[in-house]
Amino acid sequence: MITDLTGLTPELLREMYRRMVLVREFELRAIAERRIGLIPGFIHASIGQEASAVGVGMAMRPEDVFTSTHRGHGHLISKGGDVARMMAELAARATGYCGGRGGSLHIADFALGSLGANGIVAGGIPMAVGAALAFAMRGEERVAVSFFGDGAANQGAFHEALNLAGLWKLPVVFVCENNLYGEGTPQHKQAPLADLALRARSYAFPGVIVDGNDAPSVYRAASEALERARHGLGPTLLECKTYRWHGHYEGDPQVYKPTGEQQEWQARCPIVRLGAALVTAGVATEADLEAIREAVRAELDEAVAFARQSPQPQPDEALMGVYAETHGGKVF
Ligand SMILES: Cc1ncc(C[n+]2csc(CCOP(=O)(O)OP(=O)(O)O)c2C)c(N)n1
Ligand SMILES: [Mg+2]
Repeated sequence: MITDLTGLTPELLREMYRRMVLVREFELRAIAERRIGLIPGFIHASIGQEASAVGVGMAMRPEDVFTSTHRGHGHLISKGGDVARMMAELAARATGYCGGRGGSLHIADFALGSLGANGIVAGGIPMAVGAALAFAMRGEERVAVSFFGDGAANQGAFHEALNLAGLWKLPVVFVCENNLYGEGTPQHKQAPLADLALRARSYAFPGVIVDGNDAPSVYRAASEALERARHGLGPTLLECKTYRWHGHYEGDPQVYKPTGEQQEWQARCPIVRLGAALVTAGVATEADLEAIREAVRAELDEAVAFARQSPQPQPDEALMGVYAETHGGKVF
């Protein structure tokens, strides 16, 4: 498949490649560190889906915000997330993005516009619509992006959120990363249509299908959707067709994947594809790409060392950031 680089500068393309490698290597490293005990809890890897996260993340402006999912490392890295603070968060350390309280599924960074990963499938979609409503009411030229999966597109929250966003023409971009599975259920067994972008028609805004393994295509489609939203033309549903190479979670035996399917998608690796296109177009040499990969690995060595050296959160701070009232009436 030919990758069209039209409209993207050499600097942007090299940074796009670097961020995709950073997403892939961050997750591989987190998986390895979890096996040897640094990281507790689950990891949902997005390996194979890097182009959809990075294509959209790099098209956003710094002031734009996004909501993410349980498979959200790539979303945060794509908008400039600090991998040392991310690794520390996964390792439940006090220096992590959320003081070690959130972990992979609840990582957030308001400064970067990350309104949070979310353990509730489709939970981020209405939140992004709420943020977009705030931008519209304040007359701000900002856009809210919501990343979610094909499974989430069958939740009530998806339809309710898209309905209001369409009715009020809110500045929001819905990014459906259709990786063909919701846990172990193939997409064709959970929805009566293969192209989820068609659902946008019911809510009177455009639905766009893009090759989710081709970062420049995702970037161009996302840029167009973001500009429409920014200029008062309302939402877009962007469906990125992609595939996850790992299980739903690390340890998932993946018995539900038909023979050969994974190999077919791995042949369309988004990172290999972009790298080859950069070399063919003379935007980078093989040696440049290797230097990028080396620098990423060194950055991750530092991130892991930072997480290892960081302290655990203090037990007496366990209730910090918990907003609830006790029976005694004390508010934390
Ligand atoms: C409301 C809700 N229902 C069910 C779950 C359990 N669950 C976690 S991830 C997942 C599948 C989500 O599939 P999809 O939206 O396609 O995202 P993907 O995992 O493929 O990235 C399910 C059912 C949940 N976390 N929240
Ligand atoms: Mg899915």
